[in-house]
Amino acid sequence: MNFYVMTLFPEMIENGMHTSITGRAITKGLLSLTTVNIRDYSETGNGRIDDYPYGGGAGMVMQAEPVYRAYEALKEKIGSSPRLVYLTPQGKVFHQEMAEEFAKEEELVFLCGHYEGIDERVLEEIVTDCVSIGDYVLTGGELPAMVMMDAVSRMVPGVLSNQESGQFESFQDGLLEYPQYSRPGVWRGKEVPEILLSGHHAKVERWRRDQSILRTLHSRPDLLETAEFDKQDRKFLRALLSDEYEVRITEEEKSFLAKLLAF
Ligand code: 6GU
Repeated sequence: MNFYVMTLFPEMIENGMHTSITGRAITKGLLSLTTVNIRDYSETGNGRIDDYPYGGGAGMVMQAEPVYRAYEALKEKIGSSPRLVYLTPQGKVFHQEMAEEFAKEEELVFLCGHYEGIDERVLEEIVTDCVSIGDYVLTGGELPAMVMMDAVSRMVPGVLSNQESGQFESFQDGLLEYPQYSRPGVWRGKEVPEILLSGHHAKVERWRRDQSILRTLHSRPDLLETAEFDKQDRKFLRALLSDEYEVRITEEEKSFLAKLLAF
């Protein structure tokens, strides 16, 4: 996978991506990273790449020509017209399936905006995908580009070790991951759940599944509407609704569950 990032802050991308698992993957040659400083393509040659917005309003707009020139130079270098992702809060919200789709590409170009955005005309010419990472506003597209590259990288064969591949399973079966524990068995008076020390594999698996369901109910009830439940899962869900069960859930969670189980 070859990543290209068009940005005003290449050092931010370089520093972030050369760290940890993505850094190791770049060293191994499984990923490559090329940053392009849009400022190097300033029209006037003085490094200026922004101007006032037509129609007035606060802030500055990144001009079309420097972005277009940077893109043309990159296209020449790559020798094809790859997918170009523009990071913007106005884009579609990034999710795991998108990461899997992007991971199929050989090359991916990211365009990071700053200020109040980029002149719409160049976006119409070069952008293939507009992507946001969530409903909050950031100062620029660099962190979102790194978020996307991180999520895409871990889908690339060889980037994760066998041990790492088993981790971060959340979303992969539609539920959140169960809690993990390691030594010591008692930490500041807090014990590891007894079942995990029992050596009873089937019971451990059942407990983990129940914990996944419970966590999803607490943090992301929306995910429960599309998750698939077997007979054992439904038994646990019904037990949660009845007051005899040791785990307490809120009234709100109860009414959500009652509706879910009605289907
Ligand atoms: Cl992609 N860019 C900016 N500036 N803010 C964001 C975002 C992107 N996604 C969420 N917030």
